[in-house]
Amino acid sequence: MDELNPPAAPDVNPELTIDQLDDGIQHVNNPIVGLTAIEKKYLTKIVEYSQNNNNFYFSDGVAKVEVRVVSDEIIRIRLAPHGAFLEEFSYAVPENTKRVTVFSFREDEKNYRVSTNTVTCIIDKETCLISFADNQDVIINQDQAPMHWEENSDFGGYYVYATKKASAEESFFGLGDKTANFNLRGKRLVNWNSDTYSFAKDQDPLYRSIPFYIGLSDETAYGIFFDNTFKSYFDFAHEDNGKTSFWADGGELQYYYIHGPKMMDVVKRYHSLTGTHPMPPLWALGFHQCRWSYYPESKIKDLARNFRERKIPCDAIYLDIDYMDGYRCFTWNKKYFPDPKRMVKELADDGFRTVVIIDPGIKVDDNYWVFREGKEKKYFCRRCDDYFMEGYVWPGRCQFPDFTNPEVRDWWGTLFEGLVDAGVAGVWNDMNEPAVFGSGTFPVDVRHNFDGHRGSHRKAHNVYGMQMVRATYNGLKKLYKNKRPFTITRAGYSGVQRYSSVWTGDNVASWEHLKLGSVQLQRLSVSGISFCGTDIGGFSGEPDAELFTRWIQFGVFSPFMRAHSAGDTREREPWSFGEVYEAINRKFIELRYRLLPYIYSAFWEHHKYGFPILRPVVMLEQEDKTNHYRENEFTFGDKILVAPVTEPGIQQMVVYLPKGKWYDYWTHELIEGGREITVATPLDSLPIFVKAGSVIPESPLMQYVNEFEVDEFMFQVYYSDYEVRSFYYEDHGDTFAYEQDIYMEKKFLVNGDATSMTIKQSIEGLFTPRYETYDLKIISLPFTPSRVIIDNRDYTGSLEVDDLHRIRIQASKNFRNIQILA
Ligand code: MIG
Repeated sequence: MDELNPPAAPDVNPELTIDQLDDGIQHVNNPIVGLTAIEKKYLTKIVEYSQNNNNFYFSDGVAKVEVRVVSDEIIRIRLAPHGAFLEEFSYAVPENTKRVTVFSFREDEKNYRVSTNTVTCIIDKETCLISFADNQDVIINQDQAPMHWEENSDFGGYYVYATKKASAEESFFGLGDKTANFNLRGKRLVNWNSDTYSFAKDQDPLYRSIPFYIGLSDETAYGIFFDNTFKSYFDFAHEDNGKTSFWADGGELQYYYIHGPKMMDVVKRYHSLTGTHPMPPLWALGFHQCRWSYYPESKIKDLARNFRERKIPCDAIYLDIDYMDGYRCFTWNKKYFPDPKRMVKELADDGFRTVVIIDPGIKVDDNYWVFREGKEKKYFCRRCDDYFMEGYVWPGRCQFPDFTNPEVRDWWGTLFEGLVDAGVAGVWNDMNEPAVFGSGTFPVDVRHNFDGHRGSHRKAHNVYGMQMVRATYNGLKKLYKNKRPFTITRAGYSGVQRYSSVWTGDNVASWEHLKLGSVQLQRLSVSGISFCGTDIGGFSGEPDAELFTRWIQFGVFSPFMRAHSAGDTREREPWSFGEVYEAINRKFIELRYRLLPYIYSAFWEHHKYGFPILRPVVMLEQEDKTNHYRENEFTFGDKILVAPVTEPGIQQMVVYLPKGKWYDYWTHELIEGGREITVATPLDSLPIFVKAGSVIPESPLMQYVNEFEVDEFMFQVYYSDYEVRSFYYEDHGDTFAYEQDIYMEKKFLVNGDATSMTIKQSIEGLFTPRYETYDLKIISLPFTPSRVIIDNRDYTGSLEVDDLHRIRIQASKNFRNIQILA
């Protein structure tokens, strides 16, 4: 080891040398002699290499680099400072997603080259600098310095570092829910899950750790996923305009290079590594009403009655911490809720699902069965010297299950039996950063099982919340038999999307936070977490009527739509601000319900094909540099573009529409895209645009999901003079039958010219919906229709055009081809 072979240090005390010390042991009072300070070490010249299947190893004599071909477009790099790699294990990347492809190895004078059909990893023999090139040999990403490390004398292991070149034009995106501008260039950010009540713009770190980013320069995008659960850091040309680096306090320098060149491809491939959200129960996409806390039962009943009487659709009501007995998880406060099962049933009869909060802290109380069981089974976390990890949270003094132990996760899953028996439909996991009053979180010496790969809290901190909600999700899944669980979590790590939806935590009732929320959700969406939402209205503080309404409008286009507020604020429901606002809030919540089949289809495209649900404009047109800085407009799914209004009192705003033709959702006016337009923004409206040629499925208005059986299904069909594909998905809405292929995918193809329009449908799948016919609203034909032919037969219904430029056509749900002729 180099440390024992130091170069002569000039300031060494001449009277003492290392040889004069007993056995080379340094005593406390002795000056440090002849030992160089711990310093960063860099990979050097490669002296040997070897191959084992799809893994290639390069050694500089001491340190080793592993290059692994994961797929045609993904290559993983690992560094072992002392030549020994850690055991393969990742909470983010489940084993079964690893697949290998055709690859080759080549050596020339200067480099080693590991290539797939799409990407080449080039390792410079002399310097061990690593770069990635496409199959035209264009370098996409390259090391600025060789990978390096520094020994950690306090804890063992190494601080590990990678430094990449950042080109002058390069932009950076991703990293989860950071509150920085959407483009992260110029920022340095940290991942360490933190309870950050009333967080501010640019505050960092926040609740989640998603060490994945997308780089975009010269119109080419690539991704880097630094799969390391320790506290990690990313510097995007902040310290040095020409460098981007990432490092961590421990663990392996292990990262995946994910090839593009489209941002969309990078995100899809990131999903192929870390997974997507399972299909949620359809009701979970409806409107949710939450508050800290609604109690007692009579309050909940009032709330429910108000929704139904005022005809404001709602699917879920939440019980925050006060439903419990002294904040003991899995218990009920019987004074407030004397008969939970009856109450939950009555709510369900009225179309409301009940979601309850569950925190990780278990009250230290020998008369409390959960604590007793956890104690007996030794399931609670311990400090390094074997004392229990204790800290204060809502219930008082608590201990905390070690969710990184698979046995503890199984046990935790069974604890939900009573809640499931009471009819609870979803669980909300809070405080799982983990949060502890006073100290903030656990001390780093707490020990964790880490699925058999033991470690301290330094290693487990960022995955604690994810493993908690994993245990919750899997427990519920078992207990619900074939029904889909609904879960929501505050903390998370890459891959948490396989188990839960996410909300952005304790935001503030301010216009700035509404805007931040839009950026955060777009960012979560490109970082693997599509099922996300903000506390509508802002958690802390008081929104005025206008802010609340604008937030509801943004909420319609948040994949997860929930209003929530802190305990010290005024009660806040869609009707709290007077009739004028109530009417607008109703109109927009109704819009959410009309769009549910579209939203559900977008969810399927996420789940099955790895598309993000919210798509920032840069993802649609990455070649245009201006778009790298746009953060207001995004599409929800493939067809609908939205620009949330995030400023008070404005009468109009500028909205950018990507190239192509668009329709104003409200007026059906046809607009040429590829430019900015000015849109009027009265409070009862929101800039919403639909791509020309889209077929948008629409639900009849319901007060809750499946309120009644649909006997005719509606679609809005927008004329286009070029070919456009659309997609519609349906299934049972609440079972796992889709995993057995019981679902239906419908594909539409729309095209038109000056005198005709055609709509083609193809259907695949095993699910059969009950309705028989479609009600198609054809929007904005550029000609007066005189004849409609459906599957070779003349249509006999009326072809009258209404004041929104529409005609209506009734067709069989199995139609193949509709022609509309002038
Ligand atoms: O210490 O359960 O972010 O949504 O209402 C606060 C009470 C604990 C923080 C959550 C918030 C929730 C609140 N919780």
